[in-house]
Amino acid sequence: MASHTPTAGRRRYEPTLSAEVRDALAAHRPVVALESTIIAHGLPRPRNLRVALELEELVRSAGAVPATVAVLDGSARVGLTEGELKRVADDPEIRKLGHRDLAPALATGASGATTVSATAFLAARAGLRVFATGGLGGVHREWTETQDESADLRLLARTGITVVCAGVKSILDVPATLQRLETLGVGVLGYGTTRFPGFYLASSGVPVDWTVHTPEDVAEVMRARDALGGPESALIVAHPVAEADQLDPELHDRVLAEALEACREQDITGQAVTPFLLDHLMRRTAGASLEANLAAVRGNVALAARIATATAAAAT
Ligand code: PSU
Ligand code: MN
Repeated sequence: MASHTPTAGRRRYEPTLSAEVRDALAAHRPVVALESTIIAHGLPRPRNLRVALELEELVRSAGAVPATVAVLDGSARVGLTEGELKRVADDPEIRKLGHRDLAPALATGASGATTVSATAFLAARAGLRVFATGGLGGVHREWTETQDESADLRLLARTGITVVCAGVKSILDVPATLQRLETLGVGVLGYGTTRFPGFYLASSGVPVDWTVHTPEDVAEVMRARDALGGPESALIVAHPVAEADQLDPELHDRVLAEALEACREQDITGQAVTPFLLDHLMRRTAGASLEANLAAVRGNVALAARIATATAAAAT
């Protein structure tokens, strides 16, 4: 580590773009960033790899280029090959990297899947404008005891990227999370809804201040933000899962209460909390929460591709 020759053996820490992503950006073609924590830590193996490939295919069939983000052997990557996606999906030891973990991961040559905070940061650095995920992290229900608030929120407060999501994970305190987003100055648009979505559920019941209806509406809000300038912050496009695909609300509430109790009893803390709760819900709903989660993610990825396309068209 302590070499005194200024450049010898220095590694490059800037994000490396895949050739496909680099070409698309240079030609102002639409690109959609995808995160990898949902693949490595949010979905069960081996289905996670099939989902990762399916999400990339959804972006392509909408005429955009997918850019899944991860860290491989100390290199921050924007755009993965199929073999690289497989590494992220298959490795049970792969780490979960938030934004603060990026520098130590790069400096030590580690590999890891990126959360919303790390993905949004790297994607924005690479010049991407649109990012799709399932549900954002946020303020946990036990906040007064644990002070657990996802690093996603603070990172989104200072990163200029549009994030399409099904709201925040319903394992969280949704009203408190929305309040934090307001305090932090993060924009929130309901897509075709006047209620903030509830991740597994179409609605969390909490109203949103602004509603848009088309990808072009979102592109226009992005254009207005660019024209206004000012501090960079994220724009959240809150896109609900279709009611037909949501988890039964009664089942959701019952199993979630159980999951939160199990988390307390087993003393799960830190980065492990979110994967533990998602896994608990999946097992106790016999996979129904997984199907709702996947339906939400698919919808978000397809919408993100349309928004990226509308944005690219508006820029030319
Ligand atoms: N959306 C999903 N499944 C997930 C996640 C999002 O449908 O697993 C991940 C995202 O990577 C998000 C992370 O950033 O969960 C939040 O983790 P934490 O609460 O530890 O910050
Ligand atoms: Mn946390």
